[in-house]
Amino acid sequence: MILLGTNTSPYVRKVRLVMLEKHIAHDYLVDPPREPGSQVARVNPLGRIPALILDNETCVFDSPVIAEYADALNDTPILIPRNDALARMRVKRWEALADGIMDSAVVVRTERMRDAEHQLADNIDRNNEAISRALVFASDQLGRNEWCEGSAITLADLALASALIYLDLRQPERDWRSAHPNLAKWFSRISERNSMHTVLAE
Ligand SMILES: N[C@@H](CCC(=O)N[C@@H](CS)C(=O)NCC(=O)O)C(=O)O
Repeated sequence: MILLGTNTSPYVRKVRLVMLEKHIAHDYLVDPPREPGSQVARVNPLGRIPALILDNETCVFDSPVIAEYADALNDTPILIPRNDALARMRVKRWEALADGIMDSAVVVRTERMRDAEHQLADNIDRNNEAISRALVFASDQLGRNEWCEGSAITLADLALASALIYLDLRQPERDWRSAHPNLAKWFSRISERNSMHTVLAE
């Protein structure tokens, strides 16, 4: 299978982490959707990445669907709890929280790319405030735990890590490590994993 993406997309990075953690063989093809010759719109009607093309040419999108599909391919490890409805909900909620941070950070970035006179300050503020609230929620939920959910790595950790990497990339002025030392500690521990080394080097 082939994963289409770019190295700056946080949604792609989340999916990459899932595939790497589960050792799912795939080709990763950098294919910015807006560049001439991109095959993204041909395979994903939404024209977005990540898009995962299966060997039978089925295209899987968007990132939560890819993550769920990939997780169902093997049990090593199980990243989305299978039988415990509450634990499963919490992992998916972590993913929604992390994706929401990414969504808001993308909005802020898009606004900031406009000429100063065309930037919507309200839109920037509203989305930055949402990110701040989401980080408080994440910090409270994590507490002193080693993992976001349960006693092992899950999709929750990979999604949150992707969101934080994206904040470091696009909002380096946001000092989330000082504001939330427990997130900082958790992040530096998870950053030691091979999967994280791989995506951080991309
Ligand atoms: N909810 C989608 C969001 C995907 C998304 O918006 N990806 C961006 C890149 S970060 C994209 O492909 N945008 C289209 C473009 O750049 O033209 C997901 O989780 O996969």
